[in-house]
Amino acid sequence: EIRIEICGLSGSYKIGDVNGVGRQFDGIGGLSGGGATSRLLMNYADPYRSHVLDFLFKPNFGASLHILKVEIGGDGQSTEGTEASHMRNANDENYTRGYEWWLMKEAKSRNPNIKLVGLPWAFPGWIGQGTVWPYKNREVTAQYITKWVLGAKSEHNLTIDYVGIWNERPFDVEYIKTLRRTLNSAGLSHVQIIADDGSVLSAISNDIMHDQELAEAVAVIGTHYPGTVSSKTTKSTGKPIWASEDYSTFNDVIGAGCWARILNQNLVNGNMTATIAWNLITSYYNDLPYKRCSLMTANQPWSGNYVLDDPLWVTSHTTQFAQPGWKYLQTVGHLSGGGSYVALTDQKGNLTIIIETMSHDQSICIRPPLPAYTVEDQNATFVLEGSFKGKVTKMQMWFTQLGQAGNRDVFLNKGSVAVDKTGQVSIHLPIDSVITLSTITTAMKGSYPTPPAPAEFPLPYSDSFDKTLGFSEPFNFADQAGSYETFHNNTSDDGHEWTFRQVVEERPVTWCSDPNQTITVIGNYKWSHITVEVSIKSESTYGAFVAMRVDKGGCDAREARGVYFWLMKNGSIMLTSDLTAKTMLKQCYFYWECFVADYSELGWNKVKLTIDSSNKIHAYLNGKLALEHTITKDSNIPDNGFVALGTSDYGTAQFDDFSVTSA
Ligand code: 147
Repeated sequence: EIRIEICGLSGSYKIGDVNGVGRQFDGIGGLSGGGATSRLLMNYADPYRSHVLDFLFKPNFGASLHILKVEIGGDGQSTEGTEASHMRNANDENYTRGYEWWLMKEAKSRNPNIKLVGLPWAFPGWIGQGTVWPYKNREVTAQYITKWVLGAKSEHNLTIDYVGIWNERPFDVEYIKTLRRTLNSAGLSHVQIIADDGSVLSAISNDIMHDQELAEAVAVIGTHYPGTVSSKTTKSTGKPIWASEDYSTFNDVIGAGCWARILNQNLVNGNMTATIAWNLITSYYNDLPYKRCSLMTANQPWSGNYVLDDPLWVTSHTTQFAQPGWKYLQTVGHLSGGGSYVALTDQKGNLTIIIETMSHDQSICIRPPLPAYTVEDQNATFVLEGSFKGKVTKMQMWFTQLGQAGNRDVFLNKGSVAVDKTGQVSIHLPIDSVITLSTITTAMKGSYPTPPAPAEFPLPYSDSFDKTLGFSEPFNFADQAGSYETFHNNTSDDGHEWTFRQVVEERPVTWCSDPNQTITVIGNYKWSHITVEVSIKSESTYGAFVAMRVDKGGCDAREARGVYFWLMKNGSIMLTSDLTAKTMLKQCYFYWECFVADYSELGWNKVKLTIDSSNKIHAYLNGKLALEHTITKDSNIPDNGFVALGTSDYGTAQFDDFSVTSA
């Protein structure tokens, strides 16, 4: 027998409960929202849609998430778009809008134990009572949030476990107390409050230390992008600490490295017992901000293609081997050659050890900056003590190789490794690897047949909005300001029974600086020479537009350039190269300047906008050429972009018989 001497660095680490266990593990989660990150997911056809949901939520299959956090929609822009509010005015209550209800139900049906969290970004305008401050009338806001929780139960039988205050915006101590009282009065004392979903400095921790009522109101301290650390004050509150939003990194191998490192080190360095990824899934167009900063990718409902990115399988290393309610052991820490290990137990004999050896450059997250450190190839011996010694005789080993090493293995079952009589288990830890050692034997790397190949957004494309999908939104439109819904007119004499309608009538209490116009985008960002046709009817809005080559969405939507064709109620029609209509390309007043014959300011108008191969813009109104303009080099008009519909202000307008063809 040849014994190969283990060379190089080697460390020994005690794993046990000799001095009791540590903090309770609260779970690993994904965030849908903040905002509109799941917009395209419900448009997938089965079985692909259900496959994707299985990879996210089904226990012992994929990410097998413990926590689903969703946005409480406020009709305002919250990163990838707007999400629908359940109360558009003080008397409005509707719990069928948007897709978060659906997503929560899909998650719960796969994992009844999944914890649900709700948090607002924007609020509908009326909440501000003339301001853009949600704490103007605290009772009103607390009722608004409480009704969302009650609606979840009454309409969907969903039990919400946690709610937050205002994402990454100032908190208000008095409001948190009001929210606590309001929830309690509604019979929701089991719903816990997370605060403040803001900076690591956690002013909230300081307040909690000096205010007993606040301390009782706040169950969990939620910090964002903590860089794996939490403050002394936060730790001294004795409250559970969560990285209630983290990650937000492109989901390639480095993103996976980031996720692996923070999942362990948020606990090791910062005592954080839950980490939630922004975002759950890229189901938003690639040309919106933060492309693919998600656990996996599914943003092509038209093709059915989806991608199981590495962060998904990094998640499995924790989620399939420990459940909320398990305890972290106190014996966690850093490895002598760099990297970290955590250990968890269900206190019924099960033991899970998760090890990561992410090198600096292969695990950089979007934020905060990562201080320099080194990691070496090393060996580790874990010495089981306390209740595990002699009881745990073998452990399942699961392995992922990240970094730049060729032929990467992702979430591979390496079979079982023996724990020797003295309670020791020794393994080799390559750089940039994630290793789980566990007594749990139910883990699985789920799989389905390969999904369809990716494809460009279909062209030609059309929608007359006649079929409802069971969702308030039709296929593929991604609202960037305002909210757009499929709408049913009671009278259908004019051929517009079912339409697409902008429904927000007041600028929201914004999270971004939403434009004063509303806009919804669709299509292939590469589109350059196309024709868009649509019927438009302005209702309470002052005007409406159709646009192409729209180059921006998200929080920058107000800076969107493109080619916009507007119909205004004062009889003016215009072509502009920006959403805010600052740069006029052409304008005319119907009554004396335009060579169009008919324009119904209050009724339906057929509109056609085209940019031909010689970069000539033609805008038609009710079949007749209304405006034309030739794009020149100095026009500062984007070469390509989304197609869009919109309104000149927060008012209602309807759209119908929409089509896009190549010019
Ligand atoms: C977060 C938001 O909460 C998310 O909705 C999403 O926009 C996400 C994208 O990375 O970012 O907000 C932050 C934006 C900037 C910082 C931190 C959080 N920052 O610069 O530290």
